[in-house]
Amino acid sequence: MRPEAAPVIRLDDYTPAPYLIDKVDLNFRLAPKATTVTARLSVRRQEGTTPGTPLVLDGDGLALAGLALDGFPLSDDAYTATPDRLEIRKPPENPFELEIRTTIDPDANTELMGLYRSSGTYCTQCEAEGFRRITYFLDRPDVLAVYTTRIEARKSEAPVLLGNGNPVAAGDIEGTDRHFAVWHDPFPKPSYLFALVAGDLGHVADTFTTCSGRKVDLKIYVEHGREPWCGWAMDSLKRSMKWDEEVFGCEYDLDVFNIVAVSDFNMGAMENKGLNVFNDKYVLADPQTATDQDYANIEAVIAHEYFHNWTGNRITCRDWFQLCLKEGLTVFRDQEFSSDQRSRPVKRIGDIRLLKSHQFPEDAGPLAHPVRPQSYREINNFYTATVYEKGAEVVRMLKTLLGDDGFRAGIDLYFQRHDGEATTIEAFLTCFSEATATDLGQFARWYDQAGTPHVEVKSHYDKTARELTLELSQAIPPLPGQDKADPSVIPIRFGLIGPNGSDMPLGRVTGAKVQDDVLVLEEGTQKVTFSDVPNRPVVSLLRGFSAPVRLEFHQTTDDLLFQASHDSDPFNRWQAVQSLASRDLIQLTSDIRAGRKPEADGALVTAFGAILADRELDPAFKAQVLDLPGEADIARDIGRDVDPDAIHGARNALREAVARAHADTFLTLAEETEGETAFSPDAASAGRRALANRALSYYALSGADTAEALIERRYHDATNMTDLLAALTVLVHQGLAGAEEALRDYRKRYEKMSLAMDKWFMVQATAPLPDGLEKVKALTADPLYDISNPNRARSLIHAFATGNPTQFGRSDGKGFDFVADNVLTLDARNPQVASRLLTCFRSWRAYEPARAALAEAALLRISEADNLSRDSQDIADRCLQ
Ligand code: B3K
Ligand code: ZN
Repeated sequence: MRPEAAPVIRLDDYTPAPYLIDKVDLNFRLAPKATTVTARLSVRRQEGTTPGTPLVLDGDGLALAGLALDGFPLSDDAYTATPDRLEIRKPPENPFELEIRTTIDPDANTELMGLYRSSGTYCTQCEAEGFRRITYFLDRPDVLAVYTTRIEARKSEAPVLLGNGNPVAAGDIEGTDRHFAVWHDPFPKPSYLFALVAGDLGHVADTFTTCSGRKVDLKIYVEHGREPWCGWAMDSLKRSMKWDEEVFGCEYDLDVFNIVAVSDFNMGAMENKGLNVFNDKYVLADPQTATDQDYANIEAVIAHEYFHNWTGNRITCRDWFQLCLKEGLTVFRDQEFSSDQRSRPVKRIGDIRLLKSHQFPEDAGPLAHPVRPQSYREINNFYTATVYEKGAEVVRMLKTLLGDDGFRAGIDLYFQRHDGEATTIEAFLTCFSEATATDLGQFARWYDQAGTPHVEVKSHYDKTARELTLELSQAIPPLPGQDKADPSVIPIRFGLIGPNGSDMPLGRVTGAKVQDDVLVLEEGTQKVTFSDVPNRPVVSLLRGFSAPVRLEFHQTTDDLLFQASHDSDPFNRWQAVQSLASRDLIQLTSDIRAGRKPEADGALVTAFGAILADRELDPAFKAQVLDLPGEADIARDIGRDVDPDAIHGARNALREAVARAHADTFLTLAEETEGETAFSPDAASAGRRALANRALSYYALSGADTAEALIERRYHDATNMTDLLAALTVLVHQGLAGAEEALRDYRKRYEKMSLAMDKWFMVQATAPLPDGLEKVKALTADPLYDISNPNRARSLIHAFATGNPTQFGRSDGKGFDFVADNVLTLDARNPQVASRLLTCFRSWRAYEPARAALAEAALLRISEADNLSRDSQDIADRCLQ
């Protein structure tokens, strides 16, 4: 039976809560199948609420076991309780205390929201609306309360008992095998930041002394035996704490900071006050099991969750529409942290690759939504690349437009004015506007309009007049629910590169506001003139990717090649090569579709050689340049009538041409790290490995007789996971003879290490081989495959759906069917993981007609399934709209 469609929640309908809860005392008596939760709430009528207005609390699947008001049980006619709602008909005058008892079953919680168990450890996930699965509450972010949590459990089952805030008491319960701990969090917080962990865990400990001299105890809790893998996470935490004091003036505020790593988690991590809970993938690292990318991710996620302590926890969101207030800002902050710890340009390139591959397609299809959505049916579906990554880009633009000092003045005012509040994007922008006396009215459109602006630029140089003219226009193509959009404020960082390769000094500029090297586009169309330009420059636009737009600037191949070797902005050097490559890849794709032999552009192939030969360049940067646009990027650039096989063929043709032309250089580069045994995760060492491994994958395509043997040797000689996985990937993805043996060897080495086994599944799931789907299907029967573990399900099914475009998009439709079957299976257990997987269909309309029809049929099958969750129904319906 199809349930009624979930109601639409709208930003415009926001009203403050009729009641407030100032204080929450929680008592948990933990037991795997029947945990009793007693919540004592100090409730107060909000000003403006009519006396006697019913108090309606949220619940989700709850069973009420007891209810008292100011110490007295309530009569049956004074309230109604259903699994998802508790209504007190006529609450007394202010303030009053409500005591609610519920019994919950952590073991039966397969959704991993609320209180559940992961490998025997009790843990919680409450954002966005999980607290209502623990007790009835005003489960909305603008209700801030001071929490005290008492946790009681059997000592043998849970020797470690953790809550939010500071520990205040602990002890044994005499005459029983049970013990307890009490935690108090003095900072008022919304219920989504509540957390509890109880289990038999080991830990590592360290301390951090804050800028005002307070000592903070830091602990990372993990399953026993995993303590040796926590060093990098702890180091990242301490660096984050220091950085936030130095760069944002944010000091930590509790006596303890605890992190717990669990193996069953719906997403990356969660910033609960003083008690961050993490997917263990973002904590555990060891050179034998974690790649350089894992190390970088751990550093970034540890920082991200820690930074939430101010941007999210001390200052939180008034309602879920304001999610980007904490997420966009915190992503911006973690990006800045990583840029300061590593190479800034390389970090920026990585971030923009992610933005373009995840956010741009989202923003161009049926799931497009503004950074601050105006309505939703299921809030969990809005933890998106748009809210996070585009949200961070919007904050970055603010900094670009206001300058470093203006930005700092604005953020300082924000911290000072809104500390302890649940607030909005308007309030955030007002701080910047007041601190810098800037009108941000038009800028605010970035929060309210969906879609990636297309910025088209035409340039003209007049030698006699010594004038350069740029004609710029901006527009957002129509989207479902958004026929037209108004012009945004677009900061375009730029430079004019002279014939000698250096930036020309700027003379007079008319037609646009120019602040230093930033041209501010504000109108739909603008004509900008640069005077006193002695020679025709090569125009470098959108340096550092200064705005999340799609730039359509029709540069000649020669200009792009010149930019690739001379631009003073490393990002645009990389971008120039990407633009050239993407032009060629589009051409090669259409050649293949027309039955012509794909011949790669010789000038581009030569350009790669020049970059490889440049000894000045950072190896990590070179590795990025050598990484061609991905198949999904090419599909996005083509935009319609997409044939994934042709795209794959085109990309291979270009890679092979580059590989053949520079085989000797690739061999030399690949050998550069050979024999290295010492491992350090720092950015420079990681960069050298990235280049060597990229070179190795090219060498494998070069046709050299020795290639296959070299790769097998690299696999067997590898002394760290980065090199091992790189060699394994080449063997498996290129279908080389040694692949099966290497896969067997890897499995034997790592079968007891789940994070390493996730990689084993992922390498196979993403292999672009003709029987890729059949192999993935067979892997679902592997004894180590477990659909109930989100990391494992993602490493096989999600990796297949998003990282294997030719097999997912098979012309027989079997890839779509396989993923649809898995969405349905997952949906019955864990709707959040299922609906996230389902988003892989979002670009289905861009396929050529036959594939599009097959994808649509798979989507329809999902959308019409019985008992589909609200999460998956929402995504399926929006994809089909
Ligand atoms: N705030 C959490 C995400 C919660 C997702 C809920 N579906 C992690 C983060 O962004 O830091
Ligand atoms: Zn976050």
